Amino acid sequence: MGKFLTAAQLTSFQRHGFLALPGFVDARRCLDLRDRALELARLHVPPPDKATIFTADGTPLHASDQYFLTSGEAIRCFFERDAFDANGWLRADAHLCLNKLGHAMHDLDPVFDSFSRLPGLAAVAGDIGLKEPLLLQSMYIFKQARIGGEVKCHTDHTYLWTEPRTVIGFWFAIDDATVENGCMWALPGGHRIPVKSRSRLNASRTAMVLETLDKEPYPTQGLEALEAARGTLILLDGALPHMSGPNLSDKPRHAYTIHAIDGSAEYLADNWLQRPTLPLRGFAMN
Ligand SMILES: O=C(O)CCC(=O)C(=O)O
Repeated sequence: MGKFLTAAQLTSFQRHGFLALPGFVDARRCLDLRDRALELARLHVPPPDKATIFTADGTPLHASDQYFLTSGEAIRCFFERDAFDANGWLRADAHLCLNKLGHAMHDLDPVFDSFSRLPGLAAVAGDIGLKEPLLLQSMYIFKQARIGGEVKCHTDHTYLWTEPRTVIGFWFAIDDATVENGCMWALPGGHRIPVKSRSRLNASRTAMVLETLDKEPYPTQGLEALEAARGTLILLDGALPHMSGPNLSDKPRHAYTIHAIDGSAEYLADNWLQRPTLPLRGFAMN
């Protein structure tokens, strides 16, 4: 039995590599975060000729994009590939064509800061073994109706590598997430499979390269749909293969996700996300 989680919940997390906590956040707070995300999108949206398009394999279309590579300590906007028509024009208002906001809203925006440090999160983090949790990355994923793209099967450790492995995903359903609007899918127990790739900066630190550690792809059978009502928190082990489908429905599927690491582990200097000027913080409100 932990400070927040029951013994059964802890066992389930350890066995499956994920755990859903329905009703962790009340709906009002989710809607406030949603409003703020749309406001930030309007404020920070870059002109279309500077747009960075995000691809399903977790990298910008141009992996050397400085706008992306320096976003670890900023609030930046990334577009959906299908946001543009054949002539390169946006199909709707720019802020409605975004794939996501990233990657430091949790430290730079007061509404995101307090949501990211809701009561209970520190206890949950401690229960699942983070001794010195540090909030490394935040993403607000819009998964917009009809144009929200898929996220290919990946593990978070691939991108946010520590020695030993410590990254945990804290994923919040801001809208109801269903199979129809592109909920996440995960491979139960897949966190016991050694991670198959590592993304890192090249020697000149100008682009991301994906190093293959095991050529065998993850099984495509046996994935479980993680349907989640608004306010659900889903915890994801850093080695858990997970993905989400495209949103072909007419309902958006907003989600907010934080990736936390343990400060006692080594965070590798050639991970893409670096915070040279903004120190990492834990779950305590300042
Ligand atoms: O929300 C999604 O569609 C994917 C989220 C994800 O991959 C993550 O939070 O690590």
